[in-house]
Amino acid sequence: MIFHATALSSYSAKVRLVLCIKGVDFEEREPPGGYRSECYRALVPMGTLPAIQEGDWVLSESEAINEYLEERYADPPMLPAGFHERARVRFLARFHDLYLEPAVRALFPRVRDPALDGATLQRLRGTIEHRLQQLAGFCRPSPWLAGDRITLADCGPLVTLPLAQRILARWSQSLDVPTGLDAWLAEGWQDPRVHRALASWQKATDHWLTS
Ligand SMILES: N[C@@H](CCC(=O)N[C@@H](CS)C(=O)NCC(=O)O)C(=O)O
Repeated sequence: MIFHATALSSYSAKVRLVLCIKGVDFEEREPPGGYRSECYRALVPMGTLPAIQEGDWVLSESEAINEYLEERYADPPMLPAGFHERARVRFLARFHDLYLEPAVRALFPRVRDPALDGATLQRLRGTIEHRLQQLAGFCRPSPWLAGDRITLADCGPLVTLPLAQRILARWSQSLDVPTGLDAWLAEGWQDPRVHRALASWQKATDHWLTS
C-alpha cells in the first residue's frame, strides 16, 4: 500500500496512527510533483493529504481511509463490537473532523503573526475550548475516549490537541483542557504505539512552528 502523506500533515498523522497500530505494511510517499501539484491532483482529485493507493485504486479522506483500514485489517479492532458503541465512535470521529479540528485549523493563517491581537486570539482559543468542553461531555475516558482500547475516535484528537497546544504556545497561551481529557491525552501519548506513530509528525510540527 502506498500512503501519500507529508510529515507535517495532521490528517495524515491521524491515518498513520491506524496504519501503525494495525501493523499495515505501507510505503509512505510525499505527493508526486509536490504538495498541491497538478500531478498529485491527477492522482487524487481532491488534492488533499492523506490518500492511500493500491494498484490503480486510490482513496482520500482520512476517515474513509481509517474505516477502510478497519475493515481490511481487523486486528486489533479499532471499532467496538456493539452497534451503539460503534455508532458512538463514528460520531466522535465526525465531531473531531467537522467541529474540533477546523477550530484549531483557524489558527494556521495566524502562525506567522507574533503580534496577533489579544481579542482575536481569545476568540480563536475560546472556540477550541468550547469544542473541547463538548468533547469532554461526550466521553468518559477509561483510559481511551471510547473505552479500554484505542479506537478510531482517539486518532484525530491525539493529533489535534497537541497541535493546538503547540500553536498557542507561540503567543505564550495555554489551552484549557477539561479534566478527564487532560489525563487521556497524557496517557495516550505515553502509549509506545502512539508515540512511535506520531514521532515524525511531532518533529515536523515543531520545526514548522520554530523555523
Ligand atoms: N477532510 C480531509 C481533510 C484533509 C486536509 O485538509 N488535509 C490537508 C493537509 S493536513 C490538505 O491536504 N489540505 C489541502 C490544501 O492545503 O491544499 C480529510 O479528512 O482527509
